[in-house]
Amino acid sequence: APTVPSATAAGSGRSATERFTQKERSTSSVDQARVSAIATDAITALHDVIRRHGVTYAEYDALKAWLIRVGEDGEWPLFLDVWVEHVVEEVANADRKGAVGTIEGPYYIPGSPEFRSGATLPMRDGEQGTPLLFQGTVTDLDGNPIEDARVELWHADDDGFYSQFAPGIPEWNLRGSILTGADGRFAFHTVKPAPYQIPTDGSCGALIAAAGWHAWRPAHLHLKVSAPGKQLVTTQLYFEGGAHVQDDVAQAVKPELILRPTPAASGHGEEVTYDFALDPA
Ligand code: MBD
Ligand code: FE
Repeated sequence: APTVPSATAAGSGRSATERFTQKERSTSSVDQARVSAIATDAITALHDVIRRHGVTYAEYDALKAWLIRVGEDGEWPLFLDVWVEHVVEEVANADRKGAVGTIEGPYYIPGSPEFRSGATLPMRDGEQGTPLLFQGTVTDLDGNPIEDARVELWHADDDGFYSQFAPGIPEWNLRGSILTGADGRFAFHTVKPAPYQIPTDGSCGALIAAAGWHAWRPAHLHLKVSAPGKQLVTTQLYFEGGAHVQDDVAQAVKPELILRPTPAASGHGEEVTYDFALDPA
C-alpha cells in the first residue's frame, strides 16, 4: 500500500505556533479601559454558560486539562482560527465594498516565490490532483485594472496537507505570488486541493470527537490580494458542490466565495476566473 506522510497534531501545531510567534504584529498597547471592558464581558459570558448548564467540578477539571493540552499540542492557532477568527473577520471587514474576505487560518507563510502575470505554482513531479487554471483581474472599485497588484495563493495538496506544516513536502509546494502587469491580470496553474481535516490526534480533534462534531473544512484556495494605496484582502475560495461547503467546521464559507470551474480550454483539467476589486486604503 502507498504510504502517505501523515501530519500529526503536535507536528503541525508546533509549526503553526512557531509561525505565529514570528509574525510581524502590532505592538501598540491596548487602552486599559478597553482591556477591562472586553475581558470582563468575556469572563462574564463564561460565568453565564456555567450557570446555564450547571457545569460540574468534573467538567471544570476536564476543561482545565483540555486547555493545558491545547498549549502542549501547539494548537492555539488552530483552535482560534477554526472557532473564533470568522467573527473577528466579520467585524474587521464589515465596511468593505470590494472583494469579499474571509479568515486567514493558521497556515499562511509570507515570502512565497514570486512570478509575473502567469505562473505554475511550485509542485512535485506528478503532483496529484485535478489540474486547475485559476485566473482573473485585480481592479479598483471602478473596475480599472491595477498594475503591480500582488496576488498570493497557498493551498493544501490532494491529501489535504500544507507545505511547511506536514512532513515530506517541499518548502514552497503549492505556494506562490504573482505581480500583475498593466492589464491587472494573473493566472496560476495549480492542482485542486482536497478538503482539509483537522488533526484527529490532538486536543482540537479530542474536542470534536467528545462533542460528536465533524472535523472537516471544504477544499479551498487561500489568497491575499494587495496593491499600493489599496486595502489588502485576505480570503478563500471554495468549489461548488464540494464536500462540506455547506458545513465548514470553521464557518468561513460565504456565497460570494464559491467557484464554478469548467473543463479547461486546453483539454487538461479545469479552469475558473475570479476577479478582485480592492477598496482604497
Ligand atoms: C485550514 O486549512 C484553514 O484554512 C483553517 C482556517 C483552519 C484550519 C486549517
Ligand atoms: Fe486552509
